[in-house]
Parts: sequence; C-alpha cells; structure tokens
Amino acid sequence: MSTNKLTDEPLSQTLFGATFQNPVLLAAGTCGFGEEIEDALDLDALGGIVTKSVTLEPRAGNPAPRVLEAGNAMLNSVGLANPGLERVCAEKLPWMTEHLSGIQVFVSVAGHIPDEYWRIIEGLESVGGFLGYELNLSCPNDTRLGGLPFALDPEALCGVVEGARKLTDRPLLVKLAPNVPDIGPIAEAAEDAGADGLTLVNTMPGLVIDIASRSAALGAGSGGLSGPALRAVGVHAVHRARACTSTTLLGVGGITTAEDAIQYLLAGASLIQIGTATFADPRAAQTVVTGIAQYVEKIRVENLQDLIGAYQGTDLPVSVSGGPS
Ligand code: RRO
Repeated sequence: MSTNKLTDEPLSQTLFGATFQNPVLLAAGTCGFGEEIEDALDLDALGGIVTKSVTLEPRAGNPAPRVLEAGNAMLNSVGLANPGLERVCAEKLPWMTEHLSGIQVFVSVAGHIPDEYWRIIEGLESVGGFLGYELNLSCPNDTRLGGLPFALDPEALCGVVEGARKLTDRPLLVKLAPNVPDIGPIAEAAEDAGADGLTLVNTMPGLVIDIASRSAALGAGSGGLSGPALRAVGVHAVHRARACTSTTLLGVGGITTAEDAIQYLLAGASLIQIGTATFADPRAAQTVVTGIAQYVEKIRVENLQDLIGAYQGTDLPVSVSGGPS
C-alpha cells in the first residue's frame, strides 16, 4: 500500500498564475454567465466557469427547437445566442466580479472573422471579473464567414490566435473541434501561435431527421453533438494533444461522473469541464468534485499531479495493414 501522505488541498492547482481550488469547471454555453445558474448549484464549490460565447453584437440565436436528445447524446443548435459585448461589459462582468471571487472565470469569445475576436478582446481588456479568455474557434453551428470553423483550418486558427496574443497578457485558451483527422498538429499549431491552454473538444457536427416530415428535427438543421457519446472522442483528443504539446489541457465532452473526469485527467488534462450533464442535473459538477476528492483519498495519491497524464498508452492508431481483412 502507498504511504503517500495526503495534503490539505489535494485538488488545488496553480495554473496560469491563478489558484483553481479543484479541476472542475462548467463548460461554455451551459451556465450562461453564472448568474443564470446560481440558484441551481453552489458555484463557489467549483474550480471555475466558462461563460457563454460572447460576440460583438447581441444575437437572438437559432429557431426552435434548439436542443434535443439524440441517443446517448444531445444535439444543439443554439446559434450563439448571447447579449453581446456591450451588455456583457455593463451587466455580466460586474455581476461576476461581485459574486464569483473564489472561482476562476474564462470569457468565451466568438466571431465570424479574426477582427471580431480581436475587437471583443480589446473591449474586455479593461474590465475585471475574469481571469482569461477561451477563444471559441470550433462552434459547429455558426461557421466562420466563407469557410470552415477556424479550428478546422490550422492556418486560419493561427491567424486568430497570434492576433489575440498581441492584445492581452491574460491566459488565452483555444477551444478545438473534434471532427479533424488528427488533432495533434492542430493543438501544436495553436500552442505555437501563443495559446496558454487548449480546451478539447467542442461538439461534433450531427443531424437528426424527423422521418414523418422528412425535415431536420432541430430548427436550424444540423447541430453539435455532446454528452456521453462524445466522451471517448474527447479523451482521445486530450491524449493526442498531450503527446504533441506541453501546454495546459482542459478536457470536455461527455463527463457525467467523477470516473469520466478521471479518464480525462489520466489522458493529460489538468482541468475538466462539465457541459451537457448540467442540463440533466444542475448539481452534476459538484458531485464530480466530491467524487474526484473521494477517489484521490481512496487511492492515496498526494495530489492531482500524480494522476494528470498518468495514462502512458500509445497514441498511435493501430495500423490497418496486417490486421483482419
Ligand atoms: O451556440 C451554439 O450553438 C454552440 C456553440 Br457557440 C458552440 O461552441 N458549440 C455548440 O455546440 N453550440
């Protein structure tokens, strides 16, 4: 049996120059700006939150239905509904400054062209109430003007990140997409462009067809798939990014339980984000914090560093040549 002595705060980490009391954050788009969800759970018990993606102008979002169940998953096409930069600065960030002092906040930023990302950062820089940015370069529902989402095009992604890097000293996370042949080189490109951390992964493009009407079940047509069906994809993406970069990783996709979160930690994520699970159980993230604490105590590791990246398996796909035909 291990003789490791447990520290007082085994879940606490210093990352990006800030203290995260535990590794559990709420994912962008699932908790508004904190205020919208504060009655449903104890935000102070978490490591942090990522806000809904902020755009330059307010956005009403896509036609209903915006969310539906799709097997062991959820499909959404919210369409970036958000109050826009001006109201976020005037209302949301002041609320967060006042109410969220013990946890870390990242503001998610979205746009159609690089300049929109940069103008949002410029608009937020002088405002308090948050630690850093998460550049959402991977929304499947509102693509980059005239092209694929930035996260599917490494050159375009680097352009956004390099420009953003010049505008801020705050921690800069980049959120990547799962629907790429190999996320490793994309993670590497984002790190080289100046990202301080990578969030893996956004939702996977998906479609549900109503067979009676022969039309899309979501109001907008296709959407982004999340929930348990995405988890193995996300864990694999984190493991690939760990093999190709040395930057801090945030794992997201299909985490419902502490066991799910621990898979992401073992794959190399320092922080994890809970998204879809919050819709079914608003207190899911708190339950995950408690479960990770119990796990750490049970296996008697000193702290989270003993778990993070402890999975040492191969990250290479098994070759098809020579396999069963
Ligand atoms: O708002 C959305 O429809 C949305 C966004 Br911004 C995103 O990044 N991922 C997603 O599944 N939905």
